[in-house]
Amino acid sequence: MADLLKLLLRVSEKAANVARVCRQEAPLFALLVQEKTGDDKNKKFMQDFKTLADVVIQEVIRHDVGAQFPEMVDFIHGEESNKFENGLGESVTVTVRATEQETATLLATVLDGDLTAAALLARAIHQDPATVDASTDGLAVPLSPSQFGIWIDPIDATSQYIEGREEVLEEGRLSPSGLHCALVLIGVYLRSTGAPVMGVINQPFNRKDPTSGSWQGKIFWGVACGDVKVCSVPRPRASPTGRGPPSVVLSSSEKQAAKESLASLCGPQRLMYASGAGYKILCVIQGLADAYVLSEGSTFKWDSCAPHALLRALGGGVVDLARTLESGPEAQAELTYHQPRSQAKGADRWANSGGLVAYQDSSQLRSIIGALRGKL
Ligand code: 2IP
Ligand code: CA
Repeated sequence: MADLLKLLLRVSEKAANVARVCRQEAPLFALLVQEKTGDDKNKKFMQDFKTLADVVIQEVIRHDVGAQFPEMVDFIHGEESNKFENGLGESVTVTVRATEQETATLLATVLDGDLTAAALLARAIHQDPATVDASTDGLAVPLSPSQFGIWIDPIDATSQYIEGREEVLEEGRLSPSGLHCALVLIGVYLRSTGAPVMGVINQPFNRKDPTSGSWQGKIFWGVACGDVKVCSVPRPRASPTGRGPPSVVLSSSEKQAAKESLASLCGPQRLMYASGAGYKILCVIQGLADAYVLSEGSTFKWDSCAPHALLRALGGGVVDLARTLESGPEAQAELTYHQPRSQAKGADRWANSGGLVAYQDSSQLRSIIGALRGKL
């Protein structure tokens, strides 16, 4: 398990490099922010370089994990499909090839012959990342990779990634929007039960070096498997006077009824808003909010698997809101990751359809459920 975690940390760093390069290298950045007009609108690949960036990141992760753990290949799932159509109407499957040159040649066919952009992207894909320092040695779990599956969200909060607003993060404070909300999420689940057992969250834009102007990332990880519960983020210390009402982070598009019920529980000061499903769960992991509540089925397995594993490692979790409202907080309604929704189609098969609550402390989950019961 330590080997798998080490690999995921390294590959998440490679993915973060690709995300940074797409914003830092002018020819790639130009494609990323390009607004399509007129004839270009009909060229599928050109409309959406951001989707290509997403696909490339997902394929880098799939390729590197598959190379070291071939038994996992058929169980690596992601948000994106790797099939593209270029300007000539040809269908191209984007994969990482054996050499940088071969990858560049393949990417050029999707980029309608833009050799500069293709070469820059291929270089980032094939470059080894800086060593990632994490004390993962001695993590012994009696399970083998053939028992796991993986969910990848190559870039969560894509809109924040494209918009690119730079925020200086303040220690201990939630910052609602900006580049830091864009996250690479890699979650590992147990094939038999669907429980999330390992998660890596890479935040490619955590801090900008004032002298060089280049961005530095930050990695968060956790393992929650049987008795092994380890997280790179320390557990918050329990307050000696007990806890007051919870602070809750929401999507700005949350339903009015949910906002009102939670405002009466928490007080308006303790209700916060932030972008990105992954970033909101990361806020709970870091103790910047006590819970994240979402009343709609607008997140997917790839959004929640990785951060859910970190929360479990800290003693918390992510529950299905609809099921918990129905059966009470004691019901076993933790989200699972191995089964699609039977009647649904396309991406909806993997939606967290009942909404969710991410929490660290189960007493706060109980008060949130109490406040929302009968209100939604
Ligand atoms: C999105 C992204 C959005 C979020 C949505 C996710 O993923 O995280 O920000 O909406 O739920 O599916 P909101 O910010 O309102 O919570 P992606 O960017 O990968 O599409
Ligand atoms: Ca997402």
